[in-house]
Amino acid sequence: MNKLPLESRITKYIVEYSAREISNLSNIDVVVVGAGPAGLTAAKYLAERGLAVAVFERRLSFGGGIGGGGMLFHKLVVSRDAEKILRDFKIRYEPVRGDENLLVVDTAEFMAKLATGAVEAGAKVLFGVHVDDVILRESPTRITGVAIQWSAVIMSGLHVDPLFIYSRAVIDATGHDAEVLSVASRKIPELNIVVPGEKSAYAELSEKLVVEKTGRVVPGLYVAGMAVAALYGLPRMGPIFSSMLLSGKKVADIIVEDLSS
Ligand code: 48F
Repeated sequence: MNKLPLESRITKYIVEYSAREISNLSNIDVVVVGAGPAGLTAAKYLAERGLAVAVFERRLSFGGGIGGGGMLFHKLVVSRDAEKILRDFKIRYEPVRGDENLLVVDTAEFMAKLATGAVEAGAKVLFGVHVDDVILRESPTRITGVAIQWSAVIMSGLHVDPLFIYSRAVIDATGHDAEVLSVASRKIPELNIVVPGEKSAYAELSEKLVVEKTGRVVPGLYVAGMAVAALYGLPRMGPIFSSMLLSGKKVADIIVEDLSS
């Protein structure tokens, strides 16, 4: 029987278990920045291939833009091109009668099952962690990880030095602002990364181009989801989520191949 008071044991176990895991994460295969649909999809397919994957999410919840549905209505649209991914995550969907290429999903189920899929595959998701920089190596120039800080510290405006996570690949899955690429663009001009931001809506074109342009930006740094639109100045597509899933799967496949060669 442990004689320490319960309050003391609560603190001790939380700090001990968290510290052990964070210490194991300090050098891993893939960092995914953002637990939205693209990041969670990538995390599942990467972890399933046996890679060590950490997802850093600055909020205290999964899902990114999923929860807001379309203008807060609790349904989203996915095209049949991503049906296999919905099945892999066991997400139920309804085909639209008379518009057979489109499927409708429930936001809560979509969010919950993407998260479950990533976590059960073995990805480690940490909430309240903001990625605010990358790690740079030269000769050859490459990105080899990220700097992380508690979101609460960022919000407080205090200057506190970050900790570092060294990794073989980093995915910017931060959505519309492409935050990791924007930092790299500002701080490492020699990478020639320019982030013009996304354009106005053209759903069909954007769905196609986001998937096409998903991939490696510079050695070690990859892009998926709406960050692709921000990076390449593509139009937005609104609440149709097929390209987020297909982009997450595509970036995972590319990284698996890159890391095995
Ligand atoms: O915004 P988000 O859902 O990006 P996504 O996966 O999907 C976009 C769609 O939701 C939707 C759309 C598609 O039709 O237009 O908007 O590309 O998820 C991005 C996640 O990244 C987190 C943010 O809180 C969100 O959950 N995030 C953003 N910047 C950082 C971050 C950062 N610097 N550090 C950690 N997390």
